Amino acid sequence: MAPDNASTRTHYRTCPLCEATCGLAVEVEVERDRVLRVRGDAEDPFSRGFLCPKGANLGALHHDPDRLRTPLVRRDGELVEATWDEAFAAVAEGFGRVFETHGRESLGLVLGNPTTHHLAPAFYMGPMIRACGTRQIYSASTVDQMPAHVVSGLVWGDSAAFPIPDIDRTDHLLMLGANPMASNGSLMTAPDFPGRLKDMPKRGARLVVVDPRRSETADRANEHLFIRPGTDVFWLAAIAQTLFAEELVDIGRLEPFVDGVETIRELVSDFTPEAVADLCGIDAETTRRQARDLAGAAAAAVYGRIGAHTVEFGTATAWMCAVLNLLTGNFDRPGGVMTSSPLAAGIDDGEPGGRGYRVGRWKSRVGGHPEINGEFPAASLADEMETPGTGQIRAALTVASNPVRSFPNSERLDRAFGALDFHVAFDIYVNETTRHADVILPAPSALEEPAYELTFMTNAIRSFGKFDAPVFETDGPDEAEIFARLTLAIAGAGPDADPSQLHDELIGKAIDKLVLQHELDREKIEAELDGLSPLEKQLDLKLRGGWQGDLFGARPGGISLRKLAEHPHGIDLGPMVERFPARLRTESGKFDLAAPHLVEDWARVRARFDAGAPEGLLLIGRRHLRSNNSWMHNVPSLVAGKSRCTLFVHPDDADARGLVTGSRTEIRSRVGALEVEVEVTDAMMKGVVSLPHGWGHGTPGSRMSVAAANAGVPSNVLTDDRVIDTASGNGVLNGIPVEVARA
Ligand SMILES: Nc1nc2c(c(=O)[nH]1)N[C@H]1C(S)=C(S)[C@@H](COP(=O)(O)OP(=O)(O)OC[C@H]3O[C@@H](n4cnc5c(=O)[nH]c(N)nc54)[C@H](O)[C@@H]3O)O[C@H]1N2
Ligand SMILES: Nc1nc2c(c(=O)[nH]1)N[C@H]1C(S)=C(S)[C@@H](COP(=O)(O)OP(=O)(O)OC[C@H]3O[C@@H](n4cnc5c(=O)[nH]c(N)nc54)[C@H](O)[C@@H]3O)O[C@H]1N2
Ligand code: SF4
Ligand SMILES: [Mo]
Repeated sequence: MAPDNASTRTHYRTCPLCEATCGLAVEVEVERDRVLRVRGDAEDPFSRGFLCPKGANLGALHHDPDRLRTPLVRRDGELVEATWDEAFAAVAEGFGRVFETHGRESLGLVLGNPTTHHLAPAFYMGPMIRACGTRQIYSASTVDQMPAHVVSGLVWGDSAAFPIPDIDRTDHLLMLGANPMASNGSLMTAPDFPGRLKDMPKRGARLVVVDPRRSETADRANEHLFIRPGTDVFWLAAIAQTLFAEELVDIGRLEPFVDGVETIRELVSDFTPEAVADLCGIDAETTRRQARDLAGAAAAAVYGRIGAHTVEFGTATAWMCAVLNLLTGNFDRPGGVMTSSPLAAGIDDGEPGGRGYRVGRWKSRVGGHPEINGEFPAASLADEMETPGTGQIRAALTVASNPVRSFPNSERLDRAFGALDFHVAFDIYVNETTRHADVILPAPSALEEPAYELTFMTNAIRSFGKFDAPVFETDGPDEAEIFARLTLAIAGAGPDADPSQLHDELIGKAIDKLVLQHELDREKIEAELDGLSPLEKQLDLKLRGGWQGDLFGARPGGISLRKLAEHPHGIDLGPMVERFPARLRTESGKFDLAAPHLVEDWARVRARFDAGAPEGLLLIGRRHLRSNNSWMHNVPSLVAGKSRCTLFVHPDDADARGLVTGSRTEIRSRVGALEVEVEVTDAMMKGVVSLPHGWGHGTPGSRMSVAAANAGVPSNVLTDDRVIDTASGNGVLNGIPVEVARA
């Protein structure tokens, strides 16, 4: 915070809206507690002044009159304002009633994307999940990155250590199913992607984008290849086949630590560039050239995201990306893919090896889906809510999630949420999902909370840390207190249980750990933490115990909350560094390139390969810089102008159906149908149509006036909850068979 003049003050913050974590300068009018302006923080060494229109509208979001500030409790069928004490009493009573009759397994927990951008959930989510005592746990991860967790977990033993493309130093970036010009990057925290992209040609680096749409990123690439949705796995297998056939495999430094190369050679042996050409829509010569370019680059990275993960073979695709990075010696090499070293984590530089990673420790009740990371597939949530019997979901806790817009076959989920016995939502709006709730606990605005990007610094291309104090005070309890009270109420400790019970327990455990690990003095630690809030204490303990931490004086000059507070623009400790083989946590202490779970899953890939290309149109999604999943359509300046919720159609497909730009069409899938406006564009691959997700507002009972006036249609009415990537439980959101006809 810097004093500007008597009437305004500038706070330096990290934008909580996407994974890019841009530094913001938030100018506040002191007298009226209003945000005047949000700019990029030019002195932030990581984001270098970059921001996008969403970050610039953080003030509008904070001041949005529809954003909830008071708890709502359902009385006589109507959601009405209540005090916090009344709301927690309703929570304790409601859950108590359902647990008594149906047991704790009848509680479904649904965790949404914004939880990953907040500090409190990083500490309180675990205890809350344990208090729930249910295995019915669902999150946005199974409509997103679960395949990457499975591959990281099985191949190098750490499901949270993602391979991050080192875009500032790479010579060759092969990008599949990602559009960072709109999304600003995912599983790659690299603020100012446009600026970093601009720097690539200056050092002779090349970008190749593989995408069924010529996206905003493809537009700026050296080369763009159209690919049939859902077929990346075959194409990547053909690249691997070429590397083997042309003797281009060169694992390099990590060679002694890689098991399973021969199995991979056999698996891909008949996936030749010719054999996959029709299936993928990419000719054999192009594929061979791509394989040679990849192998020939001084340092290259293969990177796949949403379009590579939320498909039928999402895990196999993520696996093939890892295979190519390893086979070309680009795994854990500067300019290749590397793992991050977040300041708040301990780094074990000892011997490779560990406990490994397991999936399927238990199975879901209805579909028999294996748990993955302790979760069941989002696509199976409706099954578990609608299928009667012991363990049927009768109550739900949704935390920053809008499954009725974000999960596959959303119409079915809408009905299922409407039929629950009890539902508590922790959210900022009454929207398509929370309108069904019996209690809504309003989350404080992001500007009312302290911030440190614990989650996304684990995917960052640099080791960076920044702590922001709240800009505004909240009228109600802070987020840590809400989580603590909620946890205690669910645990059965009653609505009035003192939240400091839980705070003290968590802080005590964190201190115990530090004392034990580093032989530190407990009294000294407690004295130094004095005066901090419970949340700040837990963060400080994490930072000071991290690999760059000051260990409460034992490592002078190290990182602490106090030190971060002295650097309001953040502290940058450099790019990613080599961490393997020490970071290997498989039981063997090696890369298990042919992990059995992945090899077994190859049978599905094989079956589709043998069956050949299916006929008909396929639907994919689309992100826009001014949207954020399903919840940022209530900010007027972000939805101004012409509707973005249109169906992109290739000119030939449009002609064949008598469609022109502006005409309306009916689009139909196995599970649902929608009517939507058409935009004819040669940016689409022939045979592929694209509709953005997260729209479809104005549902009766929701209270988002701006969004209602810019409603759009909900694309997940069309996505099919019966088709999943079984190896990870991930939903399939791209490559949906559809029929399109003039409305
Ligand atoms: N068809 C299709 N579907 C998709 C995708 C796709 O590409 N295509 N993408 C998928 C992906 S990657 C994801 S991550 C999921 C996201 O799925 P979800 O996480 O379920 O949904 P979001 O749309 O992010 O909704 C976030 C919810 O949190 C609330 N919220 C916003 N800010 C806060 C806050 O500060 N605190 C609290 N407590 N609540 C808040 C919002 O009001 C909203 O209800 O959607 C998935 N769905
Ligand atoms: N502005 C904005 N930013 C966001 C979000 C947002 O909603 N809006 N959401 C945030 C979230 S939760 C996430 S997870 C990230 C996602 O970040 P990204 O992964 O970059 O997501 P998208 O922009 O959806 O890009 C996916 C691309 O995959 C392409 N695609 C679809 N199917 C296939 C396929 O089968 N193969 C290939 N090769 N490509 C395919 C699509 O055409 C699209 O261009 O973005 C985050 N940032
Ligand atoms: S790119 Fe935009 S939304 Fe993402 S962190 Fe930066 S300002 Fe926020
Ligand atoms: Mo996501």
